[in-house]
Amino acid sequence: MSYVDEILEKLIIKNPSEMEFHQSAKEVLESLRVVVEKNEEIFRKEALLERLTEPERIISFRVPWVDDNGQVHVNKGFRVQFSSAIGPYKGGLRLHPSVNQGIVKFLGFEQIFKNALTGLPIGGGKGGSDFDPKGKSDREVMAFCQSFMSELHKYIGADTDVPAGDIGVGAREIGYMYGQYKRLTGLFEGVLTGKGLTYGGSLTRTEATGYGLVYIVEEMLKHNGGKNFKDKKVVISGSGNVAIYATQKAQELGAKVVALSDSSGYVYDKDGIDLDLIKEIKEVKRGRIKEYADAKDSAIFTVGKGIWNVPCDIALPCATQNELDLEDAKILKKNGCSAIAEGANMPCTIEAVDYFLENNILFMPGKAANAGGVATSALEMSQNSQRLSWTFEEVDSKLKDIMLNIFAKTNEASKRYGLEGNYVAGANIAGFEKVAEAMQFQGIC
Ligand code: NDP
Ligand code: 2IT
Repeated sequence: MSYVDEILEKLIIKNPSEMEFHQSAKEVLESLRVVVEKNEEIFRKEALLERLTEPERIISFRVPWVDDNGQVHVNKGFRVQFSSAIGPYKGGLRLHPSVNQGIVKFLGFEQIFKNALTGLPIGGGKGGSDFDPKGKSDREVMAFCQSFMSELHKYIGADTDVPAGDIGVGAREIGYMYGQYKRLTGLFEGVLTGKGLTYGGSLTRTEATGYGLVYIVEEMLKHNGGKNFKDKKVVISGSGNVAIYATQKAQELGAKVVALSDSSGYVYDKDGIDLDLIKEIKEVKRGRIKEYADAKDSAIFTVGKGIWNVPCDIALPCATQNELDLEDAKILKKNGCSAIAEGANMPCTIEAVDYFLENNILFMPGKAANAGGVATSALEMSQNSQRLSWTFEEVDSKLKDIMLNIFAKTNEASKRYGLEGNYVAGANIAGFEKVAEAMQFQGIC
């Protein structure tokens, strides 16, 4: 049996019921076959793939907190410190009722390669909790965040592990967690990224993931026939941090974004999304996507999934994992969609990705496409270490360079293995090469 098949088989047996982790490991290892085959003997001897797929450390803990009625609740807290081969663990915290160990492991595993692609010195980690921030008061969210950090602070630090936001974690949650970290440790240091601008946050971090996504797609379009966003019809799923700033940048580049969604359904606006209105509903009022259609005559709201039925030229899934399956992929193609890029982590199922690749639809995987967020987090870390704050333009221009560089590395690696245009293989190979080399130099650890 090949080394890759052996590892995948063992991984499923050793990590039962971690479906999302199996899926992400399969996606990565399948595309590394070509690299592994060339180095099989040495990789086997060094157990390189066993070490790569086993987290350095998993911290799992109890998070008790008190609601506004005095009722005590208990949530599960996690931090997976997956790989420190190229830098301190780095990756977001997700607060969503679906969070479990398998989901945090899949996200941490993806993060290893994504972070390597940025070219910056950051290892892979991820954390979170099954706490649901929806419908909670600010005080309840603070109580949860303080309790979560009361345990987590023992394991993180500016040079060891630097968490950030993800689903359900934005500036409010990072602020509460930072305050508690500082109180417990007495350290004012860059231990979290995505901080507010008054206490060490970086300009452009809020916009970074969405902007970075659009920058890399623009580069991919340019490279494939000299195309761009101008006058393209774009559908973006989700309406959180990534979706909103992807909408903003795509509109700036002349695209018409016609649909956005949340977990209740989607809105279609034939006139194009009104950015101020969606920001007001989602960022200020923490409302539901339906309120957009209630407020705007040109928009209609449809309950449920189904956003991929809206015809478009470019589709940007920016909500959550496995939100776009094979059926959706076929509908997108039938409606003439020619480019897809993952703003979310693993939003497309393996079958959908294979379908895009087989049908010559341009496809940029999340590891490359959404790396602008974590890259800008690393720029926030640099500013914190230097005790400096760079301007919006400075950070935005560095972000753009990083995204163009990720495209170049991804494209180069795909070509080197005779897989030109397969950016899934390119991103996985380029990320893996850096991490594997660092692991080999550092001996068995
Ligand atoms: P937010 O919490 O800001 O927004 C998440 C959006 O996705 C919301 O509109 C939410 O709807 C929707 N959503 C979440 N879960 C589901 C679900 N199970 N079904 C349908 N819709 C869902 O998160 P972000 O925008 O930060 O993150 C979105 C994606 O991007 C995630 O996959 C995240 O891992 C990834 N990502 C984020 C980065 C960042 O910097 N923030 C960086 C790189 C990747 P609702 O409100 O109804 O739940
Ligand atoms: O998935 C991701 O890359 C993030 N949620 C951002 C991580 C970070 O450390 O900024």
